[in-house]
Amino acid sequence: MYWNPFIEKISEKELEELQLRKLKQTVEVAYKYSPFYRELYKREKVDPSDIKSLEDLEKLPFVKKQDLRDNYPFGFFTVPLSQIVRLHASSGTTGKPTVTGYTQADLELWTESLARGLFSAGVRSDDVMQVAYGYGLFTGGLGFHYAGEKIGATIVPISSGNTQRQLDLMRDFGSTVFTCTPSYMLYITEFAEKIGLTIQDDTKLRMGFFGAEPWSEETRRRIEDKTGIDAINVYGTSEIGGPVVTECQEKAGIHFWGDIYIIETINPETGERLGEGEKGELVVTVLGKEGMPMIRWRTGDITAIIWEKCACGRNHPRIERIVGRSDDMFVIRGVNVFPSQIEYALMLLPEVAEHYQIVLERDEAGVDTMTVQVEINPAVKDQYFAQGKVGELEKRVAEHLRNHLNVRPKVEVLEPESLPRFEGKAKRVIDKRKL
Ligand code: DLL
Repeated sequence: MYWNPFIEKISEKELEELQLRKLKQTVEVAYKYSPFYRELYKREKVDPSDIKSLEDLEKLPFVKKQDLRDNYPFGFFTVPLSQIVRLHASSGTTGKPTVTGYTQADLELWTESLARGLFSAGVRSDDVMQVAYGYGLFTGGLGFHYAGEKIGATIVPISSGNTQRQLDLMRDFGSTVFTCTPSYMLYITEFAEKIGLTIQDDTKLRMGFFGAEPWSEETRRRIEDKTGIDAINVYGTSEIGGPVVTECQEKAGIHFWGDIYIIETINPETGERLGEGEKGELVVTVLGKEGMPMIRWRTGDITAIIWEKCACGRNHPRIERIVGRSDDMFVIRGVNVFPSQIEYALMLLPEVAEHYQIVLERDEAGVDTMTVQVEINPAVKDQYFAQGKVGELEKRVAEHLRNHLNVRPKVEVLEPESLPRFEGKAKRVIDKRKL
């Protein structure tokens, strides 16, 4: 079943023709109405008339987070404020927030994109969708709200937090679809167990859309095992609209609708374009975005593109699960490590729970050290803590991580509930080197 059969089943050739037409238009409009793009293209000596084929996209320069910051708050908009109907902002960790402005048509484009994704994963009008992403300047809450409504699902706009109430309403309203960050889902599941509920037996939940932060395949498996629901990956960034793309029922990569987005991956250091299956930084061009054109936007996220047709029959490119942001990667004793690799390796061990934290420090000699703190699985707590065998387990976890990462971290296995829990995006890395 397709939400928009004509577009979702479009042939590769027709899709390319459509992309080229929309790309030309997008670049022309940006050049005409945006002082930022006009100056950038003049400086780089490129002109909208240079775009004659899809390959010519490569001639255009990238747009980066700093460009948005330099134009804070509204310098990036190409329409007068009277045509902007919504603002969102992404807080980020450093510097000013990045602001995004939407025209009515931009909101419709965003909603169409996510509605297609939700439908492809199985959301229908008889679903009750509890939206536990934050509502507000963050795009998560309102993005799911309108996309779910468009499908005709019954929306429960609860926002994030108040976990007891989340569970009460999940039961009372018979919610079938849940949306929040994967770390919040883990917390909700833990909370439910503590008050004697299980999501599988005591609720009607059958599916969840988890994203806004990196999470691993092993965490998906744990969420699915503990709750009995289908855990679907959803991706997006505020600059390209918000949560915009998801996996379909196959759970084999995130579909990027080709009539709305052109995606590329590049080597983050050289900017060189990469081929299919090669991991690099995702670059997104949004076709027909009015309020704030995004042409060759460097997302900072590391993934690979899959061009092969999906088993679901849709002819649009997919991306693999995001490994992390290039700026989240750290180097320990010469080895590159993404937090998500640590998460993946930890989740393979049944003795540890899903709650972990990575502490980076620099010792007096200037050498960086990494400590992985992880909670013990409550089911085996006594076996290790009561019998003084935690040290043994820590050694085993450290050795296991060394096998996966090629570098041996220090490991601390902690009592249950000793690490922070999160209602939104988790903060897993404590970098004391930057304090
Ligand atoms: O997080 C939009 C969103 C909301 C996506 C709800 C999914 C669900 P920002 O706050 O601008 O927007 O943060 C965007 O979050 O560049 C990635 O680094 C990260 N991210 C988002 N989805 C995923 C995912 C929203 N599925 C930044 N896997 C992005 C890994 C993700 N990282």
